Amino acid sequence: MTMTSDIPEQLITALRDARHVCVLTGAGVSAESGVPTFRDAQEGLWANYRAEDLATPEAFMADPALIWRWYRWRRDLADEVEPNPGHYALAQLADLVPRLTLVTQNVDNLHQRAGSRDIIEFHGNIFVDRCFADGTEHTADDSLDVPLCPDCGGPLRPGVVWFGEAIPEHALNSSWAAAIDCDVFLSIGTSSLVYPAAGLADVARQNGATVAEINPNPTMNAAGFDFAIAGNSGVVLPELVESLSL
Ligand code: BV8
Repeated sequence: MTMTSDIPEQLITALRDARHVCVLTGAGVSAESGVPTFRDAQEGLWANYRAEDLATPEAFMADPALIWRWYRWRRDLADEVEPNPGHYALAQLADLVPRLTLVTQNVDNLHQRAGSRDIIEFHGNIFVDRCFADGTEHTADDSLDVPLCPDCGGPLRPGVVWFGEAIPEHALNSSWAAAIDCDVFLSIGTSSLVYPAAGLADVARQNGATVAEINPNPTMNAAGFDFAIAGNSGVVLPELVESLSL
């Protein structure tokens, strides 16, 4: 594994030669937009809670109003910020390689707003509501109290995947297939702690892909990767796209 803060020429060559590039993003890609990462200390009212303890069906059943307010806070924050140069660079990368599969663990809609297309939302989207009882999806409700499903009267919840919940089948299957098929896999802005998302890089590596991580804090998984670029995605990704465009 080559650890560097620059972009290795061999990685640029691998990207130039790639038929198919698969990218996995995590909360770190949104950090430079001002969205706290999932495991950063939470702010204000939420400073006393761990995100992992709130993002569960059990927490919602125990206190739907608390969980609903947490997601309203996160949704409003995501709505107020803008995509950063890292998001825009990934949208540009799609035009520089024959095929790009973007798998995001993020639920903040920032890749969509930056112009990326055909995004696989591995953990859902915070701007979609879903009925906790019958599973039907509904456009985001702005009320501060837990809204009720217009179909069955059950409580609405955010349309995200909580801990202990299965990844949507299409997202899981299409991400797995892309990890198997790709020639280069970029793991960007993720602590690689949450599975099955964190397993995608290993699948890519086991199927012969060149695997690189972009993260200011190299993760344990990076030891098995070809490259670990210790940098912020909002800086590294535009540089990578510029090098590829030369
Ligand atoms: C599943 C959506 C099985 C919600 C999230 C017990 C029971 C069941 C399952 C389990 C269990 N024990 C363990 C598991 C598996 C569990 C898991 O992996 N747990 C972990 C904690 C060990 N996984 C699950 O539960 C998954 N489901 O296994 O289902 C099943 C199968 C069939 C039927 C039923 C069940 C579902 C997991 C999904 C959880 N939902 N999010 C929401 O957002 O509220 S996960 C959450 O963590 C985040 O959303 C994110 O998606 C994910 C990973 O976090 P990161 O994105 O990596 O963010 P983090 O803060 O950790 O790191 C940020 C990184 O960025 C850092 O490394 C930092 O250095 C870097 N960074 C900072 N600045 C920058 C930067 N990088 C680049 N540039 C910068 N500027």
